[in-house]
Amino acid sequence: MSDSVILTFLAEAKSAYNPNNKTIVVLGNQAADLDSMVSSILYGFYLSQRYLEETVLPVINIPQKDYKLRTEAVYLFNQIGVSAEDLIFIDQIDLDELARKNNLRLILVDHNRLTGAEEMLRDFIVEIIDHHEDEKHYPRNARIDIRPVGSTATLVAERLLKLKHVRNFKEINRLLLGAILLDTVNLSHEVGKTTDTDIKIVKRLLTLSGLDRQTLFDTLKEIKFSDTKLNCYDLLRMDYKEWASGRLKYGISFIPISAGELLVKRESIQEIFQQYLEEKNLDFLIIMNGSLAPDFKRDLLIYSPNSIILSGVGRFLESSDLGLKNLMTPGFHGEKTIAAYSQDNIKVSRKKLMPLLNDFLKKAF
Ligand SMILES: [Mn+2]
Repeated sequence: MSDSVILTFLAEAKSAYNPNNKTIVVLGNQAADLDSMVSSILYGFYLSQRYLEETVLPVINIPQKDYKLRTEAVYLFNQIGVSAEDLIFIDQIDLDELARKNNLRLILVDHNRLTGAEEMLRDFIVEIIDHHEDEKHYPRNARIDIRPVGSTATLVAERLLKLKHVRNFKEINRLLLGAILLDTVNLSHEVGKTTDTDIKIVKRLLTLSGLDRQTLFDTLKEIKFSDTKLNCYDLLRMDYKEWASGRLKYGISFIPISAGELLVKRESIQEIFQQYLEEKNLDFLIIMNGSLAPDFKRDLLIYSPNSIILSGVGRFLESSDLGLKNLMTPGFHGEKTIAAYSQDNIKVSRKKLMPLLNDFLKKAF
């Protein structure tokens, strides 16, 4: 059994890239979490097994320099012998050129709406595989599979498991399991994401691979949530997505340490938030904190130098079902530009918060 089918696929894709050739790009979302990376690479691999005429290019939607911040992905890919140089990042290819030459067919995995400058490529979308709320922002004839499962990797696994010769590639099963277990917090129902489909797929992958579910999950979780030495600026970049609604543009960063820890330990937090806001050209920034203490716990911060926006968004979120309570943290004296809360309802993830917020902004701003 070869243990490098993925490495071979990536190397072939990389060397085949040429803007003058018809190309299918399988693109993950701009947070580029493990689910996005695994889904784009493995769905790309799946397509490559069907001997299409076009080049299939799995693209990670962050610049290569940001890859090292995704520590759990670095670890998992390392385990199957894949390092940063083997992957294809958004700053290494020219989607606009492919589009201009009419050589682009775009498949979105783990998101269903392009954001920022990528939004211009909307008409090139031919297929979507995703588990986020359907934003209905794609061409009408695109092939769509959007289902509210725990992880996009579950939907990709369904497809891969239909290919008999692929089932025994342990490296593929390991990637799929890693993404699904991390996304569903080891198939937990408390966090509110796991479905029967995820459970069924995980069972099959475990049987095929002989991997130990708890060990794999614990290792990835520990790496993702270990008290990271990253500075605050890097933490904001680690897992970030942005949207525009009403007249406002905002971003949400997920950070794997508690709000208390962030506010007290990190230096000059306001200046760093402000720098990030300006860089991304945002009206406000939300930080969703997830930490293990030892159970999963959430906090939420809102930052905006505009007091009307800060209090408007704050009041809206306080009145929603997030279970927000003002956070009292020693050493943090409620800065004027930051609202800090603990979030009792841990089921509300960024995926669920974003549609609520977009809806509110459309009406209020
Ligand atoms: Mn996902």
